[in-house]
Amino acid sequence: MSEVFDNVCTPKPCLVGPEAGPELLNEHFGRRSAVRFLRDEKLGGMVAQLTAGDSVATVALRGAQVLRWSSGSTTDGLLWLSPDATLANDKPVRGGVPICWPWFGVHPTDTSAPSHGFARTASWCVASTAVSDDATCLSLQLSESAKKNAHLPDGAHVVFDVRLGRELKMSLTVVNTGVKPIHMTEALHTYLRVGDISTIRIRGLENKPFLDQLSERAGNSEPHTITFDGEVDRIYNNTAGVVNIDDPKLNRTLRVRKEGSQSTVIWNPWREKAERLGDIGPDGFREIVCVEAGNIGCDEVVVPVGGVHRLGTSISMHPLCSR
Ligand code: TA6
Repeated sequence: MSEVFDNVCTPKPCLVGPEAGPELLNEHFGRRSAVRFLRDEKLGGMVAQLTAGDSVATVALRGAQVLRWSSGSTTDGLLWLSPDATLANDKPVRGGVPICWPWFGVHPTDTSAPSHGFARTASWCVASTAVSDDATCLSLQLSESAKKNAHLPDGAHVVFDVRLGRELKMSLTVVNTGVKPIHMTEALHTYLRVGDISTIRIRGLENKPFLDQLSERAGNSEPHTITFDGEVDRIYNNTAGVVNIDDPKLNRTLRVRKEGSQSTVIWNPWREKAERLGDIGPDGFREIVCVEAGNIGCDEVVVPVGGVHRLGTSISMHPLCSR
């Protein structure tokens, strides 16, 4: 997944801090039209714009969050992003691919800690960029200031890689440079854009047991594809396989492959929760399905001293599979 990047096992301080402006970032890391850094006026913050062939992705430096991804003629893009998305405050941005780390959901002991960890609102800095014939790559690492967060596991060096090519590949790598094991849960909380949640089918999790977050009880595994007629919030443990999302309205199948991930989360808030959340827009819930690669609950990861763990997900678009 980081075949383009330097060896992340040798943590190095960032050349340029997270507060750098577009000029300095483009001087050090810009790559002609393939990688450009700019202040996104609509979002109110610094982003990297990656281009590879007919694909374009926007990555916010705050939170190392992929926010937009378009490919070919997909006018609406492949990721869903809140109409209220902004980088101009310290709140998590809903949409794109938020990084949930070093815990998923509520903190195991500290009720005052933010949901889904602190990485998605932390400052990240650019470690490297690279362009090859078939991909444009960006590597970010948690900034030195963010590492002062009280919840940072001792000795954790954290790198997030984005590789834009025919598919969108993302990976979160944690290197343990400390003196004790790092225990963590995590997810790449991907918000996929769909034509209509009530018409999609999700294949790949049939007959897999899951935790139903709505009832907090073990749900019965289902022999059939997942379809939606209300809020769905499921954690499938011990699932490392491919998940396909068939979308008849947009006439496409999105494929999610995972690396270093034993948990898969499927979520749609449906209307009532979307209204409570307040940043999904009128009927926005119809265009969202979250298919998240993670390691959650019993799939917790322990990174030994000197060890490395990589969580990866890659998303690709295909003609609709109508079987
Ligand atoms: O991944 C599903 C989930 O855990 C849901 O329970 C819901 O809370 C969602 O994440 C969004 O969480 P957020 O903290 O981003 O509002």
